[in-house]
Amino acid sequence: MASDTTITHVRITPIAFRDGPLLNAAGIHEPWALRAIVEIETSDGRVGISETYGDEPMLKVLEQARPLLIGLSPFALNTMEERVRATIKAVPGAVEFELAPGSHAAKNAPKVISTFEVGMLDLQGQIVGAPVVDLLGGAVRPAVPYSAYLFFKYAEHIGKPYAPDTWGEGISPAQIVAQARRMMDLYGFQSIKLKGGVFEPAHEVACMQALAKAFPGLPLRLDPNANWSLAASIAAAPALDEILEYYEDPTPGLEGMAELARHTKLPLATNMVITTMEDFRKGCEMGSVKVLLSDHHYWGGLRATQTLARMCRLWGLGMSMHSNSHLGISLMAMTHVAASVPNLTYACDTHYPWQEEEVVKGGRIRFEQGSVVVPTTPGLGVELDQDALARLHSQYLECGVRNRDDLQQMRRYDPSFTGKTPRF
Ligand code: GKR
Ligand code: MG
Repeated sequence: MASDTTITHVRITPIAFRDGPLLNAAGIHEPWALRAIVEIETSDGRVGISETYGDEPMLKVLEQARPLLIGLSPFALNTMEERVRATIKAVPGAVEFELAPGSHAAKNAPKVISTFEVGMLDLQGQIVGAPVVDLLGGAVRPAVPYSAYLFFKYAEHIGKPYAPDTWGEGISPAQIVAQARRMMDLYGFQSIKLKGGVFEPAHEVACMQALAKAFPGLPLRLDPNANWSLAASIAAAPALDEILEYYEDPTPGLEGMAELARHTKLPLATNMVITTMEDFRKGCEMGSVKVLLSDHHYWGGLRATQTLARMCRLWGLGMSMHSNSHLGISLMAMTHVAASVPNLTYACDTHYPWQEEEVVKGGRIRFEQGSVVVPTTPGLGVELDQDALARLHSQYLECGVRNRDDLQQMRRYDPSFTGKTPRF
């Protein structure tokens, strides 16, 4: 009987997987990306799984919250949430890594709630024999579209920790077009995002123009991660107005974005200036953005993402999804919730093509014409591969990375790199 089932064990396993030398506003990705894999075991022998951030502060709060689940029914999401909110306190102002809103310690409670909610929904789905999307009200689309997520990059990591990836250097407009072409050929994406905020705006605009020429009519986005001043963002707007579907976080702050909105025809999108409901209210009043990039990992879970989607509908904002480096469990959680959101107006972001390793049975998840098909099997539709988990956990133990630090990594290439923002 579903109601007799209780949670008996929770296992938290930090993992590390290879990541490319991808450039961004903060610096450059380290050779290893971190995640935590959470297994929630029940009295009837089932295991629900979840994937989240793997930095040390996150591991610490997960460990602190772990006992709160013991004895709970997997259906007791509201009790779980109350317990977590009562125990896990925000650390205001503490920011581990500026570009990854999920690593803000101020979001500790929603991050933990999200992690547990996904594992508990996986269990619920297994118990009732339904995919997670059905527990969220059912799929409004059979497959979820993702966009090609391009990065400026070096050909290999400093210190050569392992053989270079197969993507080569990505700096010139021609190299960025080649990266896009390869990503489209491999996965069939129908829209393209470039992570900017790395080079002079004129160079990044030239790359977008080259993409527009190479892929006529394909929706394009540029995300300088708030590394452009308001003046630089306004100056770049006329050229971008002609080619982008949205202009993502070019400049810092709700005020800056609101002012920029008066100088461009483009909808402004964000995963940086709106990361709480308070920001949402202010941003709507100020007219700062037209598109919100949600992320269940730090907004408090799949059901909280649905609430956010309803708020977007109410306030007339478009909706898409933000991503950090992640593996297949997160991809499936994103896919289930995105399938349940009627007003998903743009293809979601995913870093997934940049990851080569996997922790789920069957290996890498497939994209069909740029989309992930929504599973119809019970729960999340993916299971943990215990051998892969053990391998990625040993990599974690050996790699020495414990917190994401793109700035320090960049200083290994360029000791004078300040990380000052906005840089342009
Ligand atoms: O992984 O370099 C990265 C991204 O820049 C990431 O940190 C951002 O949070 O992808 C994200 C974004 O859209 O801002
Ligand atoms: Mg962004």
